[in-house]
Amino acid sequence: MRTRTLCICLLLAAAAGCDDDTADDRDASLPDAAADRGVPLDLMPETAPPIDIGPQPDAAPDMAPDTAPPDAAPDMALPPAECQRVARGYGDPGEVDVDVQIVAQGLDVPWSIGWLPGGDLIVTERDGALLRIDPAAPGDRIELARVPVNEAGEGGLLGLALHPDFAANRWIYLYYTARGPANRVERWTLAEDGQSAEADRIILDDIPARQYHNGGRLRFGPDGHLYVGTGDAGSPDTSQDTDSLAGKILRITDEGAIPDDNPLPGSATWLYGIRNTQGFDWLPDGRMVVTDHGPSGIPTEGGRTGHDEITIAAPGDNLGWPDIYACETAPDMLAPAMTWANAMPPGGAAIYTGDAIPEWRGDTFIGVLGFGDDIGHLHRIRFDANGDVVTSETYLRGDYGRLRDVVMGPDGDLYVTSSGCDGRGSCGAGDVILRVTRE
Ligand SMILES: [Ca+2]
Repeated sequence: MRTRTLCICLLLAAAAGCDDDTADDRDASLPDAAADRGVPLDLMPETAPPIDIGPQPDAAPDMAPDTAPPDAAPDMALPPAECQRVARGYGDPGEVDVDVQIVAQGLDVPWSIGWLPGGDLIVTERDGALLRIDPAAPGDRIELARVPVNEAGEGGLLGLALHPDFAANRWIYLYYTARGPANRVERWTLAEDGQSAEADRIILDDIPARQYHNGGRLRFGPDGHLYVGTGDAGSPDTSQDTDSLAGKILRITDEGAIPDDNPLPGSATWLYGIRNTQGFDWLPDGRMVVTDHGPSGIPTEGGRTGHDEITIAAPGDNLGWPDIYACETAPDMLAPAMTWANAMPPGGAAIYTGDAIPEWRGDTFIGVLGFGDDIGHLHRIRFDANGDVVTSETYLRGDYGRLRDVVMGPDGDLYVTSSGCDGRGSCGAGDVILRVTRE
């Protein structure tokens, strides 16, 4: 029987430090006696030692049997999916036997990855390195640029997205924490020879930044616009302020303008009420699957803990932070489709569109960071046509520690990055990029 080490972030006196990349691992039912003695956010150490409370049963949520993926587009007017709360653990081990290949190693927090035409990887490392790696010769990496980041806490060089017309314009969009601090989306250009990149222009600036909750995910959507995931930067109320760039998923043009058809006229806000998202993707019907980190037990978060979440959202939805969390509801606020009482801190997210594993098609995969090397895993969720969860299972659990980005590759395989060198896991010989396919 395997023993799982649950990190319990107890906010003991001044030693508070929750992994704030994450929700607290403490079960929500535990008393919050220590929470009142928490320390100001900026003083919190990044990590606290995990406390072994012994083997814990992994109770899978009560779920309907696995069903085939939806073959008809769901009605956007359907009521929100029923929120499933997993009281303990994360889910059953995955049913599919997978083969995992390391395609790059020796990396330092590869936060986001993409592909250049021709198949080379382009990678952000949180300390500011923008790398080009040939998966066939992963030792021959090229540092395309060194971005002048303010790497502190969870900040640094984070998201990366290539312009949909990259082959013609060579534009690379980067999300990074600049001095100030402030988070920024900046456009860079890959040189003609592909050996370097240089800054072109700032696309979006002054996104609130702090040691924690910097968001950072960038993705171009099916509509060609740029979506930017941000965090509340330690000020939860900003998530409900639709004029603030904090705690949102923002939608802007490739030049940084606000599209005319955004849900709130004149606002970049696409979704709000978010605490700290690092992962989202689109379902075939246009709704967005969004991950968010639950609270850490600190006083400014009401001492609440755990309950990382995944939500299926439509444009303009309010995901509720900080007014509601877990499966709580309130008028005009959207509860998640699934939430876990034990911290399951989500990194990137991608919907599987490959052919190698047909059982996975249409399912959402989340890189789980985990506080301690045994919680990190690749999480699979299948939603039915109504958005209710029908399958929730774990892969690679404990195999590679903390997992961060999850992206579909141009070859139709799923790629995942590890994040053991971010100060909250085991760095060892450095972080890796993994290809996940059928065994
Ligand atoms: Ca929420």
